Amino acid sequence: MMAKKVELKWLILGICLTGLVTASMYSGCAKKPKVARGDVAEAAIATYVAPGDTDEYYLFYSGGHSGNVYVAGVPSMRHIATIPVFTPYPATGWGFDKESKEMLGEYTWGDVHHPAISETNGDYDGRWLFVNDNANNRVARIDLRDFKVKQILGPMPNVSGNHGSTFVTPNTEYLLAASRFSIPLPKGTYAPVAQYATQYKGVVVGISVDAKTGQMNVGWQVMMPPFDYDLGDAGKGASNGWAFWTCYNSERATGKLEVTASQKDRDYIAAVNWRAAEQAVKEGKAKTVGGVKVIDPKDTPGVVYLMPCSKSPHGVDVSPDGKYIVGSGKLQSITTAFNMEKILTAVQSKDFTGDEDGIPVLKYESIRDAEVNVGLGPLHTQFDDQGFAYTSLFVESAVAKWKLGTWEVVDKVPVSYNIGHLTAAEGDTANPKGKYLVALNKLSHGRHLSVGPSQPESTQLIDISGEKMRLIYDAFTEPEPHYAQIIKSDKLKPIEVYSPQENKHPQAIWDVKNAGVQRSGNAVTVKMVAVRSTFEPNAIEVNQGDRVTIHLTNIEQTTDELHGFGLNEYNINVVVDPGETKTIEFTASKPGVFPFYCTNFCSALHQEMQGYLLVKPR
Ligand code: K7E
Ligand code: CUA
Repeated sequence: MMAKKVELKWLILGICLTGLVTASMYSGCAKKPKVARGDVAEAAIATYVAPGDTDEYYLFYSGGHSGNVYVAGVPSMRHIATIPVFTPYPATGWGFDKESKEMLGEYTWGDVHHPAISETNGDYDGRWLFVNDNANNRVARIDLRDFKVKQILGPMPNVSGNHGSTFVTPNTEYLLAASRFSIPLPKGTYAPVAQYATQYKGVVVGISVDAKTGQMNVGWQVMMPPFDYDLGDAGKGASNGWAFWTCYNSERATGKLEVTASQKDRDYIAAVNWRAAEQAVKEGKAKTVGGVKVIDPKDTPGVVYLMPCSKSPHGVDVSPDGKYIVGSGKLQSITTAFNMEKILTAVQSKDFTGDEDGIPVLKYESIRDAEVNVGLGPLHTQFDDQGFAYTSLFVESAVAKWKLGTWEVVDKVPVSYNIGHLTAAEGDTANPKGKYLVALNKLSHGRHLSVGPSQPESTQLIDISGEKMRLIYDAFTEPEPHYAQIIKSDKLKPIEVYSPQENKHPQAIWDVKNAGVQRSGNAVTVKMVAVRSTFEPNAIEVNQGDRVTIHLTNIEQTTDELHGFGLNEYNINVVVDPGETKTIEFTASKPGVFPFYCTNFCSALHQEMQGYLLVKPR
């Protein structure tokens, strides 16, 4: 009943107003989904992980503009870890040692939207987790053996607003990325906004990933018309070799986009044949722009096609078998399922209705299988192991469950409030697990104790094992959750300590006998050992103005025996895991005596783990 009312109201608004998405944030949702009293005990049992037990799945969710990635367990939804990525994080010393400082460069924040676990044959292999930075056009690789960032690539040339990222191809050949904001290219070029339609360009990118090391490099780019590229997904199975990105603003509008970019009834999904792109670069068909090989589709037919889709689309998701490409338009109440076979036939028979800057536009009616009436404000779709799809409905604050092939909507469950992404267990792989779905909501509207005006976002755990979806748990999340992925816990095999073989730091030492201070001119190098419950050396004498480098090794080989190194009034705090070495660099600019101490509790004599930096005045 309620759903009907809301639907009608929003349908009218959707037609009359263009500020719909913003408006919906502030009104409309009077329902407050609750677990029925009688079902509380059942829900509690379904989510309870007893003391000593661990969760069945890991949930990795993006922390948006916090620049972090957060890890929780499913079904308990307990927060397990914070992985700092683009933002310094003193709790783990991230951004304080030389190695991580170099990775962060000049930036102290990022905007993480889409985590992507590496894949082998279309399934999560648990090796790496990639994430994007929408703000500074970077991508990062987290090693899932130690949950630490090992590489930050970027800012990438020509990419402006790295939102449509990161999506991995089925064997992690590439990480896919796209520009959200078109600009004149290469970066540094000036053109007035009045020339947007012709002088501004977008790009889509294939970032190559080394199969052994995970090392990322910008592979190729494809120059695109000045639309705003939003979200993507890699093809698999029937669509392997292809990548898809939605784009809004096919109007090439500027100014007040909520009005100007909502004029046309349809926008596009760009279908990029990444194998053809790779081949074109090999054949020397790319030009170098901004130091990168860039393909212009107008000179290289067969690389990109445009698929018309519902107005102002957001998510595009490929079904587990790769047959269906599901695209949702935020301003319509339907989700379109495109058929890969039909797309390929249309490409072959040149079933085009026109072009955009030389890129053929496929005929909508020829390539779509169905328009599924999911509900209002459809954004993202996930899949289970029974042939069902789950679409998040932003405006309706609900999740719709529908059947691939019959296109029938079979269930709907309300969530609180304004759901963005949703994630099902391995729900974007070739073999989804079903069972659990997590709704990542944008607001929580009084579903927790108040902490003032800024209320945390909420995630909600939904049991999808039965015919009907069941809301079973409310959890709260750090801001700002976008996408997340859920992986079976036994696919990860994290290490417990860094063994001497594992520790590749060139200045690592394993014996206190090798610790000491060396001077060369005004450069002071310290090899320091941290071990329960002392630093060796524990007094370092330097002259004011000296450049000090400390290579700190924690020689413990016991799980969870971490040590920290906090230096008073020098803004330094580094944490070393068992067997880990980190380098600390600073100039001893302030004279006097400065205590340093262990910041990470390590033993009964943790408090005694301290020393002095003695800086002689000049
Ligand atoms: Cu929908 Cu950046 Cu994936 Cu947020 S995006 S919700
Ligand atoms: Cu070492 Cu506390």
